[in-house]
Amino acid sequence: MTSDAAAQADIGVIGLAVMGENLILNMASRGFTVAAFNRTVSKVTAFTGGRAVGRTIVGAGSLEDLVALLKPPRRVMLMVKAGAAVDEFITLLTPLLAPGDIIIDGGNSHPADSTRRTRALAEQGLLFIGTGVSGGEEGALTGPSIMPGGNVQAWPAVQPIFQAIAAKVDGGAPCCEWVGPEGAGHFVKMVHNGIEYADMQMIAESYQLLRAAGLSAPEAGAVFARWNEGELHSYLIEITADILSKVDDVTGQPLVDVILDAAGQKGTGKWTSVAALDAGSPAATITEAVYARAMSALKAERVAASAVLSGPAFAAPADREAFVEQVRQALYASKIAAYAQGFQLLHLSAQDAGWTLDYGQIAQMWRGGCIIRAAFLDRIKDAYDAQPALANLLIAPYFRDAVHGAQGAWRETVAAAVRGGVPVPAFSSALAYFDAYRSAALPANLLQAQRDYFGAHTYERTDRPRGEFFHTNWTGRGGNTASTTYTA
Ligand code: 2AM
Repeated sequence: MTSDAAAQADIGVIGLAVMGENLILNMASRGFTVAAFNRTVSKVTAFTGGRAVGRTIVGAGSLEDLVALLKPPRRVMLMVKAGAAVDEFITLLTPLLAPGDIIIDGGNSHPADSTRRTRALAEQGLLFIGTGVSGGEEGALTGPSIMPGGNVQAWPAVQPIFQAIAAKVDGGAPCCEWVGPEGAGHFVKMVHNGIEYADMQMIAESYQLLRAAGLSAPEAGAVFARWNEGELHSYLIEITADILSKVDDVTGQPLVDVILDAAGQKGTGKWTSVAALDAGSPAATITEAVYARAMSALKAERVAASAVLSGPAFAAPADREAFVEQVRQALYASKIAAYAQGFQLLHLSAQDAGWTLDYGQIAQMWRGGCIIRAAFLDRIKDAYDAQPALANLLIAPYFRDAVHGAQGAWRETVAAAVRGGVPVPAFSSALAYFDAYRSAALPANLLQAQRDYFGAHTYERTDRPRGEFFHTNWTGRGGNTASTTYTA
């Protein structure tokens, strides 16, 4: 540790929790020299004297030391707890940096915070990047998916480092591209997590149906392993197969049967759902996945209610193999609808924010390194590459045909679940999304009539151009004045 060392480091990283350390080791393994700092400075010496030994990693004893170690333009990456810690470090760093220097936040920050930070730092001549980093501890070390957004002027100086450390797919394409301005990088990461919630819930519903049909945990695991060979091939299906074959050391039972059914959450699924509500984007399956975790967490209430409330028993299917195949197709079709919702949310929110996003590139960034990585994302990339202005994945020819092929099994699966009293909120909301999206006419005419009836909110007519609003005096008592209290 020295304060007068020549500026030699390519990048400084602040935050030596596991993600930060692993990212630094990844950078060093790609030939970069990394300066490391942490609020609790003892962690710096522990790191430089431990995992960092023999690598191009230099410890810094203070923020001043860290900045002095960096080649211009200085690149400082924060890998600290999202929220106040990021703002605190930005406040401490800005007086030490020069115009054109770059602050990168690689934590799980809310996109609105990244938008605010990009703007505030630009006013001081500093360039800010808010970047999603996905793949957990293992991904950070060996190749994460990296989703950077913010001040595009910073990108040329950061691109070589980020693309070198990112996961690679298809013979070398990095799972890292410039996403867009302001909070766009963290927004894309947030939606990734929302889709991850949906993916996991849909797998959990498949699992519950398989168990309801009489399969043991290892038998269900074998089914997932088989599914992983086909169009569902993905990290989450692969680990599900692994999980279901694991035996508990203590009881000798399948471990999954001993794990309490109360799910935790850190909030990024909720953020995605709130963003969807804000944008008027019908991401129902993602939101149902958040609710499913909330319902699961009410374990004691559910146990009590189970003694009070009854429902039908799930009837064992006559042909188990046929049922398993039906569930597979329901999972595949639901997955397509959930991804369609995620991309639709990106699209509508980008429109609101004035961002232009490349959806094919986003699919490629998610193709490797991250939790939702899946072969399927190649098809999404193909769909957007063929039609960059595609309104919805469901109408891309490949996915249209896939959903058409699977929808019979999808409906049978949801119907069997409803008849048998198995809750399938993700499957059924995905199917409702498909059925609503393919409907030229929905019963919102009645909603409009109701709104006009009780609140004079007015309605448009099918036989008149859009944008002309009408009010009816429904009862003869309400008068002919349209509401001015609310917008129609
Ligand atoms: P620490 O080791 O000093 O606790 C993950 O928690 C990382 O974020 C750690 O490097 C941790 O530093 C850092 N961190 C968490 N809260 C912080 C705060 N309020 N200020 C600075 N660093 C913080």
